[in-house]
Amino acid sequence: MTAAELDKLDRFGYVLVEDVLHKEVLETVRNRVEELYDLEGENAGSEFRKEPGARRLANLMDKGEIFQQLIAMPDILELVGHVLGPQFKLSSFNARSANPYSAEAQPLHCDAGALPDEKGFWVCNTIWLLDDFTPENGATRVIPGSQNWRKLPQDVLSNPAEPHPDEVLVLGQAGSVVVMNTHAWHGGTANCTAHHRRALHGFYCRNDKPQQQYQKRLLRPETQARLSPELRRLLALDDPMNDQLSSPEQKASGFLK
Ligand SMILES: O=C(O)CCC(=O)C(=O)O
Repeated sequence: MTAAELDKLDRFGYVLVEDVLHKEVLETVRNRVEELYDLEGENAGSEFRKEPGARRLANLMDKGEIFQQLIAMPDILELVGHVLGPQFKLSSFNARSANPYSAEAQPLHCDAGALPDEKGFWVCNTIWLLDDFTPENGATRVIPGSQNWRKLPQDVLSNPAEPHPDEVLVLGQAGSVVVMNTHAWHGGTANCTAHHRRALHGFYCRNDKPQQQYQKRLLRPETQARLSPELRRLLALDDPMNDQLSSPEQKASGFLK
C-alpha cells in the first residue's frame, strides 16, 4: 500500500485500488455470480436480506473457492488493517447488483449502524467492482470525511435517501476494489442504465464485535474442513469469543440495523 492510498483512506474514508482483478479472474467471478443468481432464483440473498431494486447474494464464502481467494488478498487486507488495526475478521461476504433502470437508491447509512467506539473504528467494507461504476449506473455515493463525525445519518438528516450536498460518487473500472471505512456515510445510487451494476462486498469488523453473518453457522462443514489456517483465522472459526459475540441470538445486522 502506498502513502497516497493511506492518506486517501484516512482523509476521505475510502480509496480505490485499481486492477486488482485481472481479466480472466474478473470473468470467472462474474460467471460464478450469475450462475448463483440463476441457481438461487427467488431465494438469492435470503441468508441476509433482500432489497428492492437490487439482486443480492449472501454467504459467498460457502459458494466458491474463487471468493475464498479474494477475501484473503494481502494488499486489500493491509488496507483493511489500516482502518481496523491488526485484530479483525470477516463479518460477511455478499454480492449486490443494482437492477437496470432501478430508481431505488439506498439511504445514506453506516454499515451495521456502527459508530466508532472508545477504541476507534470497527467496520470496514471492500467493494469489488464487477462492472465499471459510472455516474449513471448506480455507483456508490459517499460523504468524504464523515467517518469522523460520530453521527448516524438517520439521526441527523430529515431524509437520508435524498442527495447530500457533500456527496461524491465513487467511480472506477471493473476489477478495482474500493476499501471503505464504512463509518463514513454511504449508499448505492439509482441505476439509470439498461445493465446491471454488479459488485461484491467483503465486509470486515474488529475482532471484539459480532460478525454480521456468523460464518461458523453459515458455512457447510465440508467447506470449513477445506479452509486454510489463514482463512479459518480470518473467519474466526476457532475463536470462542466470536462464538459468543456472533451467535444468532446476539447479532445486530442490516444496513440500518
Ligand atoms: O453496492 C453499493 O453501491 C453499496 C451498497 C451498500 O452500501 C450496502 O448494501 O450496505
